[in-house]
Amino acid sequence: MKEDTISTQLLRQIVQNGEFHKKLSFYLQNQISIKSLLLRLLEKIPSEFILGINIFDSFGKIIESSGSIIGQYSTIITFGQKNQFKVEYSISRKENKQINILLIGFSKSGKSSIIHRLNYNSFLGTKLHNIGISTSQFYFLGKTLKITEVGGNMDLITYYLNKEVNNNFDIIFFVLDYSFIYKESLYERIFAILKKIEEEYKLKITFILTKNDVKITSKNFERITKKIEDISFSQKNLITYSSLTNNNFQLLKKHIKAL
Ligand SMILES: Nc1nc2c(ncn2[C@@H]2O[C@H](COP(=O)(O)OP(=O)(O)OP(=O)(O)O)[C@@H](O)[C@H]2O)c(=O)[nH]1
Ligand SMILES: [Mg+2]
Repeated sequence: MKEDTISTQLLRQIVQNGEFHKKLSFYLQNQISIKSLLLRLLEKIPSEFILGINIFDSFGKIIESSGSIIGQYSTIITFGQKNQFKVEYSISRKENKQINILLIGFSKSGKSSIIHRLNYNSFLGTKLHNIGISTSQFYFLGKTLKITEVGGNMDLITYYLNKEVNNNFDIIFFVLDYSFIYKESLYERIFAILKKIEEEYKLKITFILTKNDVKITSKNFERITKKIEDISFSQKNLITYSSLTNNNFQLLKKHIKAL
């Protein structure tokens, strides 16, 4: 954080000075996308830094976003009598590093919501079903994250893991819906494949048990951890997480930062 002080100060000045508020009012009044204002703002940031900005309306709904955002800082902008906007921004030094992540798991397990959290620091909240393979790329803490999302039923996932995974990936995030009781045999089959991949390609595998905000019996956690133990992966990386409440985001962030 220390090395980014100059840029952070610069950004604070831009966001908090009257000029920015005035411009923002103008943009809002004339219904011009605030994004264009932000893009102009971005030009003032030295090129070795990445600025991320999210603008939320008074209901907390995201209306504009740009760049990588972890919400290190925030400021409230009021406009008119009722309009209140929250601007969250972050600054990080660009690193010449790309991390290739395979985010894989059964349909509706919560994969896209995790990506949305990492990219926009907000809950996706829509039921957008990804068909096949989708990729996204964005900055996260200065690094470029390239995420390949693969979802579907057991057959599709097995096919992808067996045929398409190679050492192009830096890590596999296997996403499991923590609130859903999958069949024992399903875990066994999928974990066996993952174990094989771990050995063959020396790939790191991390399990994300998501939706941990949902009331579940601790039995599910025990079942899953036991299954993971039984398989004896070389590193037992297990993160319980909620995209809805962002519970344990720090763990996820730390994990990605260390890659
Ligand atoms: N309660 C709760 N619901 C969540 C959470 N994450 C995702 N959901 C919900 O679970 C459903 C599926 O979420 P997605 O993120 O679209 O899951 P996905 O794995 O990308 O789904 P597909 O692309 O269709 O395979 C949606 O209705 C989400 O709103 C969470 O942390 N908590
Ligand atoms: Mg999805």
